[in-house]
Amino acid sequence: MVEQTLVLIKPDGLSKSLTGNVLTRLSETKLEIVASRIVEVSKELAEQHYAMLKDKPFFPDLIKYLMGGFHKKKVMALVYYGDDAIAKIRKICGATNPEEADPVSIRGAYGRITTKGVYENVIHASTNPEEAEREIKLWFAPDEIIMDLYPVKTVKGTFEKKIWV
Ligand code: IDP
Ligand code: MG
Repeated sequence: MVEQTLVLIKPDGLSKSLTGNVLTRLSETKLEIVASRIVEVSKELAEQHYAMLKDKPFFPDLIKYLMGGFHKKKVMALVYYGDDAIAKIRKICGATNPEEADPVSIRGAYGRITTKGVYENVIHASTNPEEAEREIKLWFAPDEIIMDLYPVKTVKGTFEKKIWV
């Protein structure tokens, strides 16, 4: 089935200059990148992204981690598109716990658990189509993706936005 999935290279991945390595690993899937951006993650975005984990004891540190509080304040967000995109990407990412992840997976090769117990696992990838839709819509506006992955509408109005001078 043709699917789309959200990938985030988390702040530890960017701080450790792993972007190229991670993208190379993901290119093994032969999926297509249809959107990408570098994002400075606000508290609101981090909390919305991980909303389903808000009752977990590790939630505050997880939010700090995604916002770059332990590293550089940036995340690379991408949308991958193609056959079985969700499962293919998840497989290369490896298990959530980097110490348990297959050593040749991205998380197994590059992740760690800090002495404080934070899982620095380098990458996020959506787990199912519903999660992918919610997450892609959270991280990308329709104009930032080269195809309309979900229904869109055009709104007219005066919006404030930055332009080059
Ligand atoms: P996933 O990233 O493999 O989908 P989720 O269960 O959705 O795993 O958890 C989201 C993120 O929360 C993980 O990638 C990891 O950064 C963090 N996390 C999950 N479980 C733990 C834990 O037990 N301790 C610390 N951090 C965790
Ligand atoms: Mg998850």
